[in-house]
Amino acid sequence: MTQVKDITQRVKEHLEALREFTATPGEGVTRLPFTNEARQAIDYLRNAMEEAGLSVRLDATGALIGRLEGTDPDAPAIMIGSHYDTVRSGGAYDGIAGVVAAIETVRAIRESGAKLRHPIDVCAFNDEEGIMYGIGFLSSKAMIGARTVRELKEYKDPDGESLYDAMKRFGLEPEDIGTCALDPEKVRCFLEVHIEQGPVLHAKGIELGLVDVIAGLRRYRITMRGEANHAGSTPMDMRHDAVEAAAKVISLIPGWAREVGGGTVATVGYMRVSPNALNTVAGEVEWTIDCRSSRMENVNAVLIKMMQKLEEVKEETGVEYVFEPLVSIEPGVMEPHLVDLLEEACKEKGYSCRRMLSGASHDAHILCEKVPCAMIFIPSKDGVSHSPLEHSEYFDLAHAIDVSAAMIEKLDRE
Ligand code: HGY
Ligand code: MN
Ligand code: MN
Repeated sequence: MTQVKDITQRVKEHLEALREFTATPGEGVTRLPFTNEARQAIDYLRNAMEEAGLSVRLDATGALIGRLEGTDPDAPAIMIGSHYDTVRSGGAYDGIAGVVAAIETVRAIRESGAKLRHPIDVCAFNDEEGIMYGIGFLSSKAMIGARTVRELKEYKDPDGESLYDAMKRFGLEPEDIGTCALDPEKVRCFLEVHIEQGPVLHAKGIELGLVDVIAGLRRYRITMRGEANHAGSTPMDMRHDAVEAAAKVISLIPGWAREVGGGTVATVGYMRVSPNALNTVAGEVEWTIDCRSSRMENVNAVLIKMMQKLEEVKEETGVEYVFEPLVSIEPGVMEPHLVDLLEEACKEKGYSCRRMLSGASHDAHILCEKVPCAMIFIPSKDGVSHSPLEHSEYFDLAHAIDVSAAMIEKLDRE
């Protein structure tokens, strides 16, 4: 088996190269879907996959898939990977560390001389984050047959370009989205290595996390429409100020999440005010809510309070509202047998590990609807993510690769 120190050096080289593919140099990594930075990452990853002995293809969503054939042509594929897109000014590890881990896991298996029965598919998924078009999980949703051409045409970025047109512009064929769908019979499992993006492993000094459940989530876009007017000459009792109305709702959301408890979280991370002028009463505010919990009844409790408050504020201020569901995913349960195999491999190799909830969502959250999934977390320094301060250690990633290879070989012998 390739030495962990050699794997550490390789992942360092990959991640230090990949972090340069950013639209915001010096302010974190911004690698949005269908951009030049995405193209640079695809080219780099294609080369790295081919060097690792994989035959590589790009699917209709812009996912890169590298295959290592097995000895049994009828055996279902073992998939391993994560996403190569990022949030704006995000970190250099979210998603891409799992893609690099997948490539180096297959390389380590090949270098061990093992001849696996199962083929392995290394996957670099596109538009997992959903920053541009609001829906996210593009490649993984298409793989479970849950992304339609109509949706690709319907969802647009803030400048009005549809996901469909962006795919065309990038040289993809969105009409072929149906060809991405997996046959679950031909997939043994999907394994995703990812940074924890939370504080637990780093705070407790534990080397690896084994995810058992991924928190369920619901995301809505709310548009509140009042009346744009002059900031100076419009009396306070004659206004329909969309910002005032939105603030009355948004300011209560964190309290509702704390009140519901059970680890429930709720975030308003996106707001767009129009006409967004310092001397004009806002006519319209568009904002999003992202609410998550390991129990969907907690998410629903927060959203019901939000709907009630929107109605109340409409009566009070005359500001109308429209809300549009963007994403709704039930809690994702990882395959217990796969988690057991990972735990066995950690123990055999002497890595400390613990089973845990994932507060963040991942491509495994989508794929687990159709195929057995498992996730390995590596520690995130101070739990920070979706930030230029995001940091994980290369040797931790090498440990996750060591365990992934061992788990895959165990699975292959079953
Ligand atoms: O939102 C998430 O949990 C992930 O980073 N897309
Ligand atoms: Mn993310
Ligand atoms: Mn991620």
